[in-house]
Amino acid sequence: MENCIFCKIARKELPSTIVYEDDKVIAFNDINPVAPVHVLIIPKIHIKNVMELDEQNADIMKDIHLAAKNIAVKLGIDEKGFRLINNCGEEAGQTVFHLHYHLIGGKKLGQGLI
Ligand code: DGP
Repeated sequence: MENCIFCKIARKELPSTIVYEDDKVIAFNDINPVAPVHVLIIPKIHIKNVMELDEQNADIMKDIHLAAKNIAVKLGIDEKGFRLINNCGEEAGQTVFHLHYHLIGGKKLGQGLI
């Protein structure tokens, strides 16, 4: 997508601090971190959000989760734990409409879900 910020980051047209990359997924530090570790994991192809997943593109979920595991080990938060969060749609707080998972950790996180 031409004007999508995360597509531009994936194409390296916008700067970001990349912490992981493979042929299908790229992960970079969130510009507004809420914890010592706050990484965004995205597919390189443009998928708007979970509601745009289907039988053809849903294999990316496996790649995203394996990337999350890899990044957690790399950043040393695999043993203490971390949270993987997806906001789907405006009411959930999605502000960038390119599928992404927040990988958050590096401190004791709150217990609440909302
Ligand atoms: P969400 O609210 O779930 O759509 O999260 C979007 C996140 O994206 C938010 O935490 C801030 C982050 N973000 C927005 N623009 C940029 C950017 O240009 N670079 C980086 N690294 N992060 C961004």
